[in-house]
Order: sequence, then structure tokens, then C-alpha cells
Amino acid sequence: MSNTQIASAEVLVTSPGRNFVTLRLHTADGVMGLGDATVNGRELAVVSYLRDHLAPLLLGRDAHAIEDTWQYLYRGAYWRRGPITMAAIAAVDTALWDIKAKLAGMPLYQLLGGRSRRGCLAYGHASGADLPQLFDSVRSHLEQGYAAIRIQTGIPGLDSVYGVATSPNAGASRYDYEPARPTVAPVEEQWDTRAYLRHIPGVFEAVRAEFGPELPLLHDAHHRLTPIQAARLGKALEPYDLFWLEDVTPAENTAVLRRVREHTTTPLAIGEVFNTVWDYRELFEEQLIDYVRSPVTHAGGITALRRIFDYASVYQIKSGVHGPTDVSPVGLAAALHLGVAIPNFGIQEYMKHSPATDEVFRPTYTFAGGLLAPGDEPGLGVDYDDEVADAHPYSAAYLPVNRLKLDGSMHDW
Ligand code: GCO
Ligand code: MG
Repeated sequence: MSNTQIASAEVLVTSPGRNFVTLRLHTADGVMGLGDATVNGRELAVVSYLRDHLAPLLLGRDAHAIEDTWQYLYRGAYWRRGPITMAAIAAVDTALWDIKAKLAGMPLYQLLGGRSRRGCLAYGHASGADLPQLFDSVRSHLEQGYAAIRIQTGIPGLDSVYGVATSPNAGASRYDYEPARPTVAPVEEQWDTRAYLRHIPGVFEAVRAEFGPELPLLHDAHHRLTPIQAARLGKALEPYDLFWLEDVTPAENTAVLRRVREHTTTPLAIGEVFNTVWDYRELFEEQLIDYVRSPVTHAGGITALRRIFDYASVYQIKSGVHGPTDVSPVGLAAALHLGVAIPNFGIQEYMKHSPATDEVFRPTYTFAGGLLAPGDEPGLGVDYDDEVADAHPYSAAYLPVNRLKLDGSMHDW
């Protein structure tokens, strides 16, 4: 009889260009499972949560008991929810699914109901300080095979803006936009909502004129607008037929999206900073959004995200999983196994990791014809090379903060 008890739980940190926190479990029989627990800019808090509080509880538990372990860690914390707790639970849950699929000798998507589609439509991030740079970036993404593209640009009068790779502060050596900067304190950016609202509709008009009506286009407002500003932006962008407009308002008060919805038919996506199904209740039941942004990594794992997607499907709301570079290849692989299986897949964000990151995790997922597809070997199809990982030790990095250009007061970043 096989011994599926959890025999070891290691918390691994590596920084191949950016920090990643990974949980590695082994069963007594030596079957290995990986889970991603990276919380950008607060990595060591999850390391401690996992190492000091969860790892000791996992030893000796049956790796097969995924639901019971989820409930044990969630209900057992008493202090429920929150990004640190839910990232830690997500890592355990993902590692257990990886193990179960390996024990079954199947790629994980088979255990989630099997393949519903050839692959997951993925969108990439085009950005530029101005229109010529933006157009070059869109062209380069089309050449790389992307069939859907997020559009972010510089705003006249602002030095650096979220989502724009060529901002002076963005780190010139990066292959793409990476918001976390290796600084001891966060970089400060500036913001001016009126300048932003004046500029963005013209950007989409120009992109549609250049690239035509077919290409699915997305935009991220990154939680910066008031409800009425968001409503105005959604309405102004209607002629350009966006695939979605993301995170228009801060995430804490989801009821404000009623006001936005009243005024615009531009599809709305939200949830990359949500942690649980309860954060979505009002949004689903009142049909205030069209896409769910939560990743496996920050919403309690595969078990919990599957539950969120099933609930969303009742309201014809689709998945749109967060896939920035700070979700590790382990978190991305988990999203792809779910993505090919669920009935209400929408789109998957795909920023591509650095070559150094892929050397650590050796993901087997593929990107072709605009679709990302999980690997076909048993489990998640990711690994962890200790030797390569250890050559990239943790290095502190923080997301920027935002201050209003007008008076220097803090604003949402
Ligand atoms: C996105 C996100 C990211 C976040 C980042 C923070 O849509 O991809 O908004 O760019 O800012 O994940 O860690
Ligand atoms: Mg976003």
C-alpha cells in the first residue's frame, strides 16, 4: 500500500529577476508537489506563515485529503481571509493537487473534468510612453503570436505610469513591464486623474485606426477612479469595443460598481486582489462584472478558485485569471489546468517570465496560435531546480506608491 502521508514541507525563496515563494511537499513515498505563495512586495510574510504555522500542521496528514486540508487551514485559522493567509492556503492546495495528479498518472486538468478546449486564449501587455512606442509594442506582441492585447500608455505631464515599460523608473533592463523595483522603500509615482481621462479615449481611437476592429483590446485602470469617473471612462471607450476594462475602482467597496454598470456597456473585470468567493457575492448576484480576475495563488488555490468559477458561471460571468510576472510558473500552470477544464473560461493574462525564472521552474506549458496550454505529463508540469534557484537569493523589492501631482497626497497605485 502506498504511503501518501506528507513527510516534508519546504518553503523556498528565489529571485531570478524577481522574488518567488514556493511550497514544496513530499509524501512519504517521495511524490513531490509544488505550490506558489508569492505576494509581491510582502513575500517574507507568507514565508513565515507557511514555515512557522502551516508546515508543522501538514506533516503526517494524508496528501489525498485536499478538501479537508483546505477547510482545516481556512476554518482553523480563525482569522480568516486576507492575502497572506489565502496565498499560504493556496500553495498547500496547489501542491496537493500536483501530488494527486502525479499519483493518478494524469495531467491535473484530467482530474478537474478533462479538456474543454484546445488551450487558453492569452493576452499580452503592450505599452509605450507615446503612440509610436505603443504601436511598436503592439506589433511585437502580434509577432510573438498574441491574439489579444492589453493597452497601457504614458500620460502627458506624468513621468511614470503603471503598466508602461518605457517609464524612466520601470527598469530599462527588463524584458517587459515589471512593477516591483529592487529598492529599500517604494518608488513614488505621480498621478493626475483628469489628465488620464482626457488622454485614454484618444489612445484607443488611434489603436483601433491602426490595428483594425478585430483585435481584442484590454485596459487596466488599476483601482484609481471614483465610480463616476469610471462610468465616464467606460462610456467614452464604448466606440472602441474593449474586451474588458479592468479594476476601475478600488476593490474594497464593490457596491460602487452599480453606478459604473448603470452608465456603460463596456465589459468590466475585477478581482486580482480579492481572496475569497465571498468577495464576489454581490458582484455575481447583481451581475456587476463580466470577468473574474483572481489567480490560483491569491484566492486559496485550485479548490477555491474552481468554486468561484462555478458560482460565476450561474451568471454567465467568465474567468480572466491574473497572470503578471509575480504569479510564478507554478501559479500560472495551475491556472492553465483549470482554464482548459472549466466551462466558463474567458481569457488568461500572460506576461511571460524571464528566461532565468523558467530555468528554475522548467514549466512545460506551451504558447502557440494565441493559446496557452498546460503540459501533458502527470501533475502540474512544473519543477524546481534547487541549484539554479539558490544562485538567485531573495532580494527586497517593492511595488511603487502613487501621489497626486496636484498636492502630493497619497492615491491608489
Ligand atoms: C495586472 C496587474 C499587475 C499588478 C501586479 C502587482 O493586471 O497584471 O494589475 O500588473 O500590478 O501584479 O503585483
Ligand atoms: Mg490589473
